[in-house]
Amino acid sequence: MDVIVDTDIGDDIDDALALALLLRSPELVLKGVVTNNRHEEERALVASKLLETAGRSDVPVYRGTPGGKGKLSHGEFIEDYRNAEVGSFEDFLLFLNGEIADAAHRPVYLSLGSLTNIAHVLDRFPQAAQRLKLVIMGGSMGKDYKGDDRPQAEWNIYSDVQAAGKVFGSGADIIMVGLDATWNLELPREKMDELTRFSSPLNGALSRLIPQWKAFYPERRLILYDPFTVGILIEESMARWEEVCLEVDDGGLILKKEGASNVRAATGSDKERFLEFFVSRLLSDSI
Ligand SMILES: [Ca+2]
Repeated sequence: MDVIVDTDIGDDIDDALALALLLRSPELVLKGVVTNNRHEEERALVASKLLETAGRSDVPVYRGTPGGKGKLSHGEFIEDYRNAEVGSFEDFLLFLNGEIADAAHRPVYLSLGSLTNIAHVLDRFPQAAQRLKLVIMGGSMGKDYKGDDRPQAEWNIYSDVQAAGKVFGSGADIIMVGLDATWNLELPREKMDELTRFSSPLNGALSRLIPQWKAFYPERRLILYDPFTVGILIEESMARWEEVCLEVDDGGLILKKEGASNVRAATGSDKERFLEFFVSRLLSDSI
């Protein structure tokens, strides 16, 4: 399965873990990476350095188009890497146009951050709505970040509400993995330590990134929002699913409405099974 990743790597740590899981998953072929949610250049450098560390400099990395509200917690990781080059957003559009040229080939567009880039893509190439399999980590149909039944604007939607509204209204079939399925996917501390102690170039990079993230966000728990979204590409049955018709309101809330379904939404997850899956792959010594 070919996958294009759109990520805000360099803010919360789960994007780096999602990229690591993807690289350790032979079922998935990483075709390219683009960044979103402010600090697009720095995020692209973080992704590029992580890929280089894993021996995957062959994967093109592009700077996303400006937008969003995110922060950068991994600046230290790229202090010695500022002169590296990444592709421009125009380069990304050219790359993507190539990826969707063949109607029989439908790569996954895996969105792990704000929807700014994909909204631009859909403007520029309306056919992308049918030629990409759009898988979005974001949104909530009812759960908040603590798992309470309370509507809450999820961060990736809230970061660029206008773009999210455009994407959900585009006519594309969307797979949505939001808070309903991910709010409780906390990586236990001992598992985190196991991952960072494991000797491999990729885990070595994670062992630098995780403390930088913890220093930046001391109160934050490590929730595997983005890695779970990678996981369901491989084992969809790790989530429960519902076909729904959804739209985004002006405040970033996801609303159910009457009408033909436009979203296949994850409504829950098998936490134990996913954690076992995730940890075993992150402790495999392929790279
Ligand atoms: Ca993310």
